[in-house]
Amino acid sequence: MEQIRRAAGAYYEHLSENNKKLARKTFKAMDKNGDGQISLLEYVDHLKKNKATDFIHQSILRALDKDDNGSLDFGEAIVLFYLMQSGRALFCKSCNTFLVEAYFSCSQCFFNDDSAGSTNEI
Ligand SMILES: [Ca+2]
Ligand SMILES: [Ca+2]
Repeated sequence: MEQIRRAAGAYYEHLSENNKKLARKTFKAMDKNGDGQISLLEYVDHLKKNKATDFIHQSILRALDKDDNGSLDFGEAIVLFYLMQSGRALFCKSCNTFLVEAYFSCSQCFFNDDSAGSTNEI
């Protein structure tokens, strides 16, 4: 998971100002009660609305929740945005658990590959 976090951090750094704004906007939209944290409920709600139901499994929130407080702050949510953007999150086909260890991508290739997210099957 550390590797994903680093890749996500690099991803965010490389975003244009507009996309950074968009990321902050998305975070704010997810954070319904405005406490600066995305709770499990807010998380699930947002994903359902965006039809990103693959991401709803609780194992993802747990993996993203670095400080283990049950919700996502902005830094933790960036990793989610990265995963959704890159289309490289992997899930167990039978139980739909998020497969942290099977995640192979480095930020280097991500930025050098124009078709990132569309071709890379593991
Ligand atoms: Ca909140
Ligand atoms: Ca947290």
